[in-house]
Amino acid sequence: MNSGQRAKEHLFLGLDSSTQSLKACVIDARLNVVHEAAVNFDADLPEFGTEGGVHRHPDGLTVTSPPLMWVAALDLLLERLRQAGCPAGRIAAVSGSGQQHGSVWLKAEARAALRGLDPARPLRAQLEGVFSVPESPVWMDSSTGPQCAERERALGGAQALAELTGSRAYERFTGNQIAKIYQTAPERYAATDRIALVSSFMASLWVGDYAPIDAADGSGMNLMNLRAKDWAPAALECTAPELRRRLGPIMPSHAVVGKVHRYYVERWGFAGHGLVIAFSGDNPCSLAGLRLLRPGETAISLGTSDTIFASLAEPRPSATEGHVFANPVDPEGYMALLCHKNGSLTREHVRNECAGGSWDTFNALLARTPPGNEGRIGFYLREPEITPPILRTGTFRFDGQDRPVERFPPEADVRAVVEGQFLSMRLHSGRIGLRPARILATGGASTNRAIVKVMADVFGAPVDAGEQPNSAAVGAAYRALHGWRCAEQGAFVRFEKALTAPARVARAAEPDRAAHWLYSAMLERYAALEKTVSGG
Ligand code: 5FX
Repeated sequence: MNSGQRAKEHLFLGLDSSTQSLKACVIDARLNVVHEAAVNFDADLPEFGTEGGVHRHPDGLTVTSPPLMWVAALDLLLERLRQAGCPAGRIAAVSGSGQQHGSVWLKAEARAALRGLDPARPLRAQLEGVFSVPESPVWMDSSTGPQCAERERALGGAQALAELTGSRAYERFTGNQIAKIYQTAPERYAATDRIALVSSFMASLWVGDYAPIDAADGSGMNLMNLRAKDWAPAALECTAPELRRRLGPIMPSHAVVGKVHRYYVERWGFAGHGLVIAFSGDNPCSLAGLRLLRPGETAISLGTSDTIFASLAEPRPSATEGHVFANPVDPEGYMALLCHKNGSLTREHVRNECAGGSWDTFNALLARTPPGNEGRIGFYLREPEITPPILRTGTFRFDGQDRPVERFPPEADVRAVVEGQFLSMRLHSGRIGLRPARILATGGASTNRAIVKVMADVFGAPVDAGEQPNSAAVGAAYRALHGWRCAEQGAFVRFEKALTAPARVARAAEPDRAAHWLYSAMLERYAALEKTVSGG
């Protein structure tokens, strides 16, 4: 058999350790998903007492998950994969995705326990005692306000920190979480030998040793120099002592971090030569899963909150909006991520108020009004917004002369909410350097053609739609294939060369030039009115 034929026999495993579940997606070399399995933390591991995979603490700010639950979930997942008939022996490489920002704190004993994993006993029994912090802070935690303020002060302010690390200080970002644990539980910090991210911890379970943090997930810590893709000494120093040693090295996301440990070979039937490719964050893995490869290729996910993310050539980190991360499939590239809190729930609220709860009526109303809404602009804030930060809630309407008005006709409200959301995305993503060249719409509202048409016109870019359920797990599997190809060639192979089968998406909307011109002209007014609304 030649190497091409052999490659056809190979399978690649992607894991997704998200907030609520651990999922597996196995693909073949033609990118077909051939096996899937999932473990739901609340339902399948009720003894950990999580709700939605987390523990919410009485202070209303602290949110954690027990890392031992993630360990227990891995054996259960592998059992389910076996039951699904997955031939583990054909898996040539494994990679993974982890919820970003969460940290796993390991005592010195952890390393020996990982190295010596015994195939005769479940992982959980062997790793029970290795955590110096038994509850891992996760991305939903917002308890580190004081540490964010301190670290930003120490590093020259929000813009300086954004320029250094890609983001201003965010409460969920790991550096601020580490500062909090060092300050409030110094004995736990002292007992810690390694601080891993959720992603690198899950990779550690596979290699049976500490696995490095990859550059893409490392960008979500407020600790890494975004351009050098190495720890930023000043950021380490103002966080906690001897932190570099505890964090270990940073590696490119396509790097081989080891071979599958014999635990998986003897207990689960994996091949001893199976490679483990660096695990990364869920948003970077989704970028890979959606195959947004060239700068400007953008995904807009219309979900509970609206998220926009894209590949980026020239990062322009900002103190007021969004994040810039290292790109998970291009060691020279970057990615941008922005999250808008007022997404589907806000659109649904306007649909309920103006269209009797019907999307058909909503779309008919949208069709009845011209692009640009005759100059009307509205801000619909059901929840405090994070991009840009606006604490007040309510509806704020302005006429074509920027005068506040009490009401719009229902059809104007419908158009104003949709246009306003996309104008906001365009304004704020533009400020961190994002210029969409092609958009992939995902999430619930992406099937709504009328909404997607406004998206195309506002951004002046064609919009494709195509559901990619589990894009993070699929992206992890693609990255396993990519890292394996790079290792096989002994040199970096471009991601698109490693992924030979075409992506399955369909064109949903083309931009209209005149409408786009109109929206471009509106953008300045929108920005000024947004300032008024935010009180800035
Ligand atoms: C990104 O910055 C986030 O905090 C979330 O999208 C988490 O990664 C969800 F897991």
